[in-house]
Amino acid sequence: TPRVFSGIQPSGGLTLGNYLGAMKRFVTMQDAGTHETIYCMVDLHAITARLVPADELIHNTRELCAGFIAVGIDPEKSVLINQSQVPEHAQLAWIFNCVARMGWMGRMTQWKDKAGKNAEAASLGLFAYPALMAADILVYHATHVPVGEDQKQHLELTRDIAAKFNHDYGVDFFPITEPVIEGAATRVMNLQDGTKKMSKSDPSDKTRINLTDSADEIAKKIRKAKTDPDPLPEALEGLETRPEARNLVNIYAALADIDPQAVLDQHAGGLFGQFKMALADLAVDKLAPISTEMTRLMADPAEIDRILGRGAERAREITVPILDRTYDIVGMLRS
Ligand code: AQP
Repeated sequence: TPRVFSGIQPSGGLTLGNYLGAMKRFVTMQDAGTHETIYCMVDLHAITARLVPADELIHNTRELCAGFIAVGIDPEKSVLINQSQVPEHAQLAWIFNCVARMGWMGRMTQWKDKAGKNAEAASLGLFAYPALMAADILVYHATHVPVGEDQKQHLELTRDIAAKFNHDYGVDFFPITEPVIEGAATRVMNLQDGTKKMSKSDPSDKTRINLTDSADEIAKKIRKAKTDPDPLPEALEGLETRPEARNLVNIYAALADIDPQAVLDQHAGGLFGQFKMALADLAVDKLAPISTEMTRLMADPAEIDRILGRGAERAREITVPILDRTYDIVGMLRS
């Protein structure tokens, strides 16, 4: 069976972008039953941008786990883990640090965006981020990785690392992983600026919908989202130069599980004032139960920890033999 792996950083708060671009599809792949699914809270990645107090990282990790379960990840059907509890991720990452080239890493747009002009002050971990991500995936020999559009370049790098390792050691060991970037919401945009992606680190909370927002907050943010005075067109081409309008149509489509064109079929000719009301109702309908369920799960942190402990045991049944074999290929003496 094909094996799916994907991860999310416990860096505080989940957005509608994380949900539609990633988590909602994790559930679809789990429930299809055609793939073995492994989903991960990547706490080692979460400290690359900045170090946070220990209790904050632990809280964020538990809250992310609650988020996974609340959206429909079933820890019996999927392997649900926290990255640092499966040490083979970091062990394989070291090998990949020695496979990946400085030039490859320096070309990553996420590195350039996040390090900004002050790359000298960025952490070495931020630079090496994609090598750890490649290890997360390849330590399971995962074949498919569902992600949002922003992760496409990192997945190409994962393929390059696998290919170089296989080539340099003359083996056919690591699979060449396929990104799975599909659906209407592979890139959910900022509600105030349709040219930027919706992001949990944007200083303005009005630019995003958080999975923990109340029904009122969700409705208000959608009502206040930037649009234009024109009505909804009949065909998608009519949205090409209207990024904010296009974004709301895409969000509607992804939440309702229909094509963007079907959204236009229902709403063409209407003004955005009206459309936003329909979108707000739909969003509250879909997201409010997630937030309620997260709050319920967070009341029992010991149960969350138990789930992650069990997940780590199951994960290591896969990762320990793959790391062993990697060490054999590389020539790490063990006695
Ligand atoms: N706006 C988005 N649209 C579609 N997919 C998105 N993802 C994130 N933002 C969008 C997808 O969510 C998954 C988890 O990503 P992550 O944990 O690496 O989070 P991130 O990309 O760091 O999230 P943010 O909100 O963008 O955080 P900051 O602001 O810190 O950069 C990935 O599959 C990602 O594609």
